Amino acid sequence: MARRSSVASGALLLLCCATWVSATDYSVGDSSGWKLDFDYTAWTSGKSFVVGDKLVFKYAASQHNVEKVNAAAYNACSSSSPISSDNSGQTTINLDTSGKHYFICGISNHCTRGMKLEVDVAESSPTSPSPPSSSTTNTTNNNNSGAGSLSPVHATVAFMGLVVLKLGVF
Ligand code: CU1
Repeated sequence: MARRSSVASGALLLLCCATWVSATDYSVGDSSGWKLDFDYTAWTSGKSFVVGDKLVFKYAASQHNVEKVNAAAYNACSSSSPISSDNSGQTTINLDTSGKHYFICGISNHCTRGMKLEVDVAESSPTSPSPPSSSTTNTTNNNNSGAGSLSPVHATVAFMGLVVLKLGVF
């Protein structure tokens, strides 16, 4: 019984690790979530989003929503024709294309009160030591999907997973 659950948790750890390597899930606003009077521009500064990452908006479903909009609607805080909209209370956005992505809350005046988020998504490039430039780089290494580029943290988690698996076996 205990042995079986150890094996399961070890396998789970490994699975989690594999997911972390390929993409990052960003909880929008971190512990604050998606709410009024928060500076989401400040929240994005210092973060670099790449294709494959996810944004997770957490909010009170009765109070807010998440609308994906174009640049014009973002700038004008217009929710008249969003590209997509969700008010489930937890909205996960897959950043599956590069370029700018815009999100607002379409409720009342919430957008003008700070509930607007712009993220600039870069092409996925696992091992790029040079800082991103505004010009287009021609280092498209799509064949290299991150295999062999484990960060120390990921490697540690993978190792822990293996240890748990082993403990479960013996
Ligand atoms: Cu809102």
